[in-house]
Amino acid sequence: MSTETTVQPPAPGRKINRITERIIESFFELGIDPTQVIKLSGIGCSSKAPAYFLSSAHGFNSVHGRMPSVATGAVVGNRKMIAIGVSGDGDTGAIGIGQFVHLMRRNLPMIYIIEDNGCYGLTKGQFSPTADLGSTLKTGVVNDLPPIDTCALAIELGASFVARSFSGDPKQLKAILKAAISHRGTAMIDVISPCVTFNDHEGSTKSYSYVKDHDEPLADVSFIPYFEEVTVEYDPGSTTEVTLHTGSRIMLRKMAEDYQPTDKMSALRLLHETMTRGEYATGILYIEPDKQDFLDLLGITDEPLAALPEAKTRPGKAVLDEIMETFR
Ligand SMILES: Cc1ncc(C[n+]2csc(CCOP(=O)(O)OP(=O)(O)O)c2C)c(N)n1
Repeated sequence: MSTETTVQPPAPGRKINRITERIIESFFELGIDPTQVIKLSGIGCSSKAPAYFLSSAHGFNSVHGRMPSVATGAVVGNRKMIAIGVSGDGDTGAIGIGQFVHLMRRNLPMIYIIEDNGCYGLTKGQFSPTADLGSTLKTGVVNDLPPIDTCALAIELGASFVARSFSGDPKQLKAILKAAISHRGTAMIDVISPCVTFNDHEGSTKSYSYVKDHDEPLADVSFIPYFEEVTVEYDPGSTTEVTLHTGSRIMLRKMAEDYQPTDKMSALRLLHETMTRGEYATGILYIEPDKQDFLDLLGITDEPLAALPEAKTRPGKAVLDEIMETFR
């Protein structure tokens, strides 16, 4: 592998943004060739993020809220690629909500990150659909609509890996990202990432200080790649181990009682309870490692469709006649 196609670690001292830094570290530490990665986004400050990581990966900046359909086409066309999409809470929860729900119910293999700041940062900080009821804008305007919980929605709709994290918790975020990269299916990660310009004031429930004070980590998340032995000591009673499709493992050392990341109802109940208390449950909220993904459901060939010769993608007359016969 030449240096050009190897992920470069973040340059020391260079600050990009906390989520982007964790993405770069995760791909680098997993030794993934960036030319095998497709990075996608919609529109918003957040959606500019892919411009700052994995420069030799394939990239597509779609129109507002339409990234899921572009991702679907790209992944169906070449199933060997790893797709990572970065969206915003407005891009996902407002204009893009229709595309988001269908992406989640299809379980398309991709990592879908929401950089969730509770506002439309790029257009100067209006409330987005994830803004909490009663939270305020810098100007004092009060939000009188209830929020959409993108994690609860994703779990309900069928995403097979759903997590919430905080840009101020680099350790947890990196472990979740590595697990998401190793998962097969839709890995949806809502990362609360305060907008320092428009939504980091008193009265906001997406400010650094609010999230720090109301973060309820469910478990201490550790990711162990398939090629590494488990070296950490875990008390079996308090630890849940989940083996991913690739053979890598996630170790979750429990903090919250009654939390079972493979049980949909317990994840939904926990999200509902913590939201009612004005807290954020963070960590891997739900995981279903063996759920059939969209490509297998469609019966897509192992060989990428994009690499098949024309002779295989254009059925001849005999095949078409045979298909027509079945309609008679
Ligand atoms: C079709 C369309 N409608 C509206 C806009 C204006 N617009 C640009 S960004 C944006 C909101 C982005 O919010 P979010 O996804 O939360 O991203 P952030 O900027 O906060 O990171 C809007 C409404 C647009 N670019 N295109």
